[in-house]
Amino acid sequence: MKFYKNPQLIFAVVISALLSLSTTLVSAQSLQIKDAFARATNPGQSVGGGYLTIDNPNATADKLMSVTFAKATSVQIHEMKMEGDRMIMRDIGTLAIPAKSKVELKPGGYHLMLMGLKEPLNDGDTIAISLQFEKAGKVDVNMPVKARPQSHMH
Ligand SMILES: [Cu+2]
Repeated sequence: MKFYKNPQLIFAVVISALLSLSTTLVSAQSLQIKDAFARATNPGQSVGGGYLTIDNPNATADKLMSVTFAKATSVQIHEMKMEGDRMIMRDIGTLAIPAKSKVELKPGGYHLMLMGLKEPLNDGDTIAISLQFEKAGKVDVNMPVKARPQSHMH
């Protein structure tokens, strides 16, 4: 029972347990990126669309601040929505990622606009893009390039 005669030691053990717990919480402050893909471009097309789902399991909100892709001059964060009877697309600058929620970037909604592509995006390729978040920092994502779903036009 020598241990209990030393309250300072017990205190130190509790503190170190708390410290290791808080370290675990900090490293859990990360986001999960799922279902990432980019659309294959048509010949002559210099703008491409990128899509992914950002899952934030944390109790704090985050924000997508910017996106970079080495083979594009810039990447914008776009929102597509109906305004009256027409579909409009605009650059929203940054994208809020609320706590404990999922934000989907998908065709017809939010998406990444890869501007000024230096080379075409071909079906089967994988492109590497970097997302910069306010809290989670830089997150690298590999995006498979997929052809547009078959339409009925021949
Ligand atoms: Cu767009």
